[in-house]
Amino acid sequence: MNRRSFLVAGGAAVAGSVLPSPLQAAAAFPLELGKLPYAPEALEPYIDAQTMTIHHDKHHAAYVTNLNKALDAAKVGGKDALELIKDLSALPTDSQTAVRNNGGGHVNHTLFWSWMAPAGSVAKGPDGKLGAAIQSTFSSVDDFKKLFGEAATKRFGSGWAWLVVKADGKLAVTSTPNQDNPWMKGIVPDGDLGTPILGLDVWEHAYYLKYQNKRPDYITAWWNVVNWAEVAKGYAAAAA
Ligand code: MN3
Repeated sequence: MNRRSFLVAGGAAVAGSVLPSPLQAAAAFPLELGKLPYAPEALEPYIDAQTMTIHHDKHHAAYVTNLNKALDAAKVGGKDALELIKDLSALPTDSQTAVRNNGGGHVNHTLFWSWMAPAGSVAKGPDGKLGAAIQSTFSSVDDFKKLFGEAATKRFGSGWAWLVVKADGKLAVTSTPNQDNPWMKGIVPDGDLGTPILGLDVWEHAYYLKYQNKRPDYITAWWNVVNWAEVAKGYAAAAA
């Protein structure tokens, strides 16, 4: 089973999935909230247990609940949630906002949990083909982190910063508001479309208990728990 199937609201995962993942969850409609891939305290001291618990058990859970309601109302329960958010215009008009917000929320958080791991359990930085691509695109890993950190810091209000593989296979740093993501055609600018291989949640619910208004401190700390092995897997699949 791969991550794609985690996002499928019933039915079989689509062949040629670009999102391999260790995550497993029920694929049947209604969608279920998957478990965190580690204990809520596993990311301390960088991300605290209370934040992780509320973020997963309350916020992510709410996106799943509300996505199920929206898919049910739109009579598309059983279709691939990721495919639906890639083309929201195919949905009934009165369902688009709910699927955009809650489908985005579900997809984004499912990936976000997998993009983190306990500090020390994985490589400290990108290596192999991913490391080489980051260096050739951004000059250095530090320059990449600076650019990504700026995108995360400057995102006004709630949203995400992303490292994406664009259609031409090149890497880029982008940012979206709310629960939008780089898959959402017609929502994000065409030039920002791509496959996200790393994302950072900069909603206040992701950091406020520990970092209060100091979003840059949260961003700096977060690099300690980035799961580079998982990012490399996403890169290998998306750039293939
Ligand atoms: Mn969040």
